[in-house]
Amino acid sequence: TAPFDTAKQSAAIAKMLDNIGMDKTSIEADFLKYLCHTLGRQLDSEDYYLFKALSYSTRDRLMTHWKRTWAAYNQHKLKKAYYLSMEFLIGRSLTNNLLNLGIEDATHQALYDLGLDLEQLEETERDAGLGNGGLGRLAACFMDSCATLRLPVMGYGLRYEYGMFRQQIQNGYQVEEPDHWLGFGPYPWEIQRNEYTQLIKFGGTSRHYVDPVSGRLIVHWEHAEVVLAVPYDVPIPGFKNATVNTLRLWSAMAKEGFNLSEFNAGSYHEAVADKSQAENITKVLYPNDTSENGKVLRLKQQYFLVSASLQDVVQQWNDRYGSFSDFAEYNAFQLNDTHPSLAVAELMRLLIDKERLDWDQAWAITTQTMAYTNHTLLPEALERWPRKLLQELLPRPLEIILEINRRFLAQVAMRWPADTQRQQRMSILDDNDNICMAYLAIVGSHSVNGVAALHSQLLQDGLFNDFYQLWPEKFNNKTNGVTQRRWLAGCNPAMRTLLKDHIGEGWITQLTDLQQIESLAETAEFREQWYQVKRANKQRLAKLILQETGVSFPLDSMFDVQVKRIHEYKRQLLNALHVIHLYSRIKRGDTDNWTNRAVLFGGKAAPGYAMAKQIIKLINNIAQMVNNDPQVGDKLKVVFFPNYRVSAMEVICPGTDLSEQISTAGKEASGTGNMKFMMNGALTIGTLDGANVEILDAVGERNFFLFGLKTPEVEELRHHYNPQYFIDQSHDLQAVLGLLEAGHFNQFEPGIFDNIIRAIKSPDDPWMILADFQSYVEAQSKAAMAYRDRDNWLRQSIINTARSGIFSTDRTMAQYNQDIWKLQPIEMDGITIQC
Ligand code: HBZ
Repeated sequence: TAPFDTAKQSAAIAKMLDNIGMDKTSIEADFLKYLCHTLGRQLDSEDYYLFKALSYSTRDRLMTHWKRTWAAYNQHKLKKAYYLSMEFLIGRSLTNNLLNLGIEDATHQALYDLGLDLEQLEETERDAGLGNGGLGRLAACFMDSCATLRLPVMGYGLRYEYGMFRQQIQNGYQVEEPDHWLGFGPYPWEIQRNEYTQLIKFGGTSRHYVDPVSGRLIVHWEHAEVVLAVPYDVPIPGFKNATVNTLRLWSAMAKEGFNLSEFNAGSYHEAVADKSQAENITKVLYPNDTSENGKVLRLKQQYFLVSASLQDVVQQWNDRYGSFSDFAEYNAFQLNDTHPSLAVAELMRLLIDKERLDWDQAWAITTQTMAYTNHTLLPEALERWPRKLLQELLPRPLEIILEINRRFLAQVAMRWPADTQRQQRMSILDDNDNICMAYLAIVGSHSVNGVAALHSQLLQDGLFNDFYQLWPEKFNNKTNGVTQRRWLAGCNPAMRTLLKDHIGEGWITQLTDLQQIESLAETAEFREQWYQVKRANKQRLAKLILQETGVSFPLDSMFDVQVKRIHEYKRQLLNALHVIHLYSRIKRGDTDNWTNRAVLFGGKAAPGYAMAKQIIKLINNIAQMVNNDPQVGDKLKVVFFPNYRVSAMEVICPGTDLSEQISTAGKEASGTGNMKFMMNGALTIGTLDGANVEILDAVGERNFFLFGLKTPEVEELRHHYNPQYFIDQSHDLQAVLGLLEAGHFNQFEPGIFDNIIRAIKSPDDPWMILADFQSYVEAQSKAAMAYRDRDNWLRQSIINTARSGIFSTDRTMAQYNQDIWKLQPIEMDGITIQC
């Protein structure tokens, strides 16, 4: 055989990779090759196969950049950050990948010449629904922005076999269906990488003994069950910058096909059951967007993610450099909420038990590399795990947590001598023998951030005040954002074209460029073009709504939208009460100067959240009544849009006129839907909560419908809240409650809304719906009036888009990098691919 010439081979492969064409002809050729050769299909086969062939040919075009980015990571010793998250709500990838590669037009042409429609294929892609809501989608937007900024950031998550459930509406009720998103064969974007498989331990015991040679104390985690973590890599391309980062998702696999000893002992069933038990770990995403209630499997998922990811990083570091003395200078871990906060204990374990560092060295590395992001102010949503459960499942990490706590409490005692109450309040192990994961995350990190200015302030003043007093320097704010690649350029092609004609496309990577359209708001011609874009987007949305619900949204009515997870604090109920108010006005003929309105609700309720599910039922019953009343006609339409998800939002936000952001002040950490709507030219009706505060700051009160109590007012009123007082003050509210209490919306289903009525009339209602009702109705009526002045509404809409520049995750990521990670952008010049 000929001698193997590495340099020559590498050059040949690099040339092959580099020579991949981005033009129409080569895209067409590759598409056909995959369709006919690889998949064994032809042009008249189902869209699904056409989509798949196109995905493979697109992935090929990412591969060169991907390999080169990987090489750039490894050719120099450069600092990297790892985003640890239980959720990455990616949605669809084809459109985004074509956009970021800059080959949408060539691909469109290639398919067109074959008699195929790109848009139709894009719509066959199933959403990768590997997240619940805001937190998961934020992680996906972060990944996009990091790649675009050329930051060496890698995402680590779980490859759930079942993503977020599919929501069906039956007789007005939510019914959950499993989302087997991998059910039609492998995900075309992922690459399985068995070579990076890790072993994860559960159970067993922790044994300490003295090493006879060194005399050092060593710990063995023994008799544990071992599960394999197999990684699948998903490419994350930056926008036209030859950079492709990696999202690594772990999948659980049994170590052996099945337990051979049990099999030999004659228990076939148990042997196989063991295997599926191991593989259950990444079977399904927990569909809860607030607290989890102590499910063993959830804890296993969390540790599985953390252990696999940290072992991956530590092992590669060890292979490459050996010494850990400068590990902290080159590695940063960002914890997406407390879900991956076991990372604090796991990194300690790996450094002490495996790498043989002493406690102080390991602790210095851990606290210098870990950073924690909080996403909630609701105290009941703070994760706590029973010590007993950790003892059973993770004996060694628990030992480490308790030692961290012991040392930490000594520090607290030093700072506040004899303040035993404070020591009790701050203890990672709480009075009920639970581990408080947020406290573990704070103690183990050098940075703690909230996700909007108000939220970060409230964390310091309230929830984490003790910790803020101890370590003020740890606390900072990083206001959320969204990626404009997906949430403007991708989802709103009509607006992209209009913007391109006037200000070019610099905004795709520099969103503050949108400022430049503000002056155009004063020209009638631009406003007319803006109007046409919005109208076309409303048409597209109306078509989807008709298809999904059978209800027609009249195009000239105001599209009023609230889409987000269903939660009492988000107050879909307040919106529903307003809809009833409008209905009641129509029924009593109070319709002078009426603005037609079409109200869309959408969102999933956690399967175990009874009240949220009742709210969905109420909205559906109201919709039923309103939409079928001829007296109402086009004055008011209401729908509950089933199975709200990323790809639905891509049609919904461009077609929205009025964005509902109406949470009780002090409860929504940030919100990101609010930013997507603003960017696409919707006006906001909202409370002073989360990032609404910053949106209001940007657009001013004249371009925002503000209402409701402010955070301190909510806190103050809590002590003496009397809903009856607000009922007595408002005839409108009396009329609305009159209809509800008379059972007008549940005539054949007696009593089903009693629970809701009782909740909002209770002095214990934490969300204070009735307190904000009148103020909300007034703001709504201002919005309706404003909408009647078309020219002025268009001006306001343009201003909203023009000033949305700061809400790009490009800005958010630049701030994380500047203040927390301190990474250098990847240099791609002169990087060659090793083969
Ligand atoms: O994170 C959301 C916040 O409610 C929202 O205000 C913020 O904009 C967004 C991004 O920072 N939080 C979530 O989405 N939280 C979850 O989805 C969640 C999931 C699993 C849990 C707990 C919370 O166990």
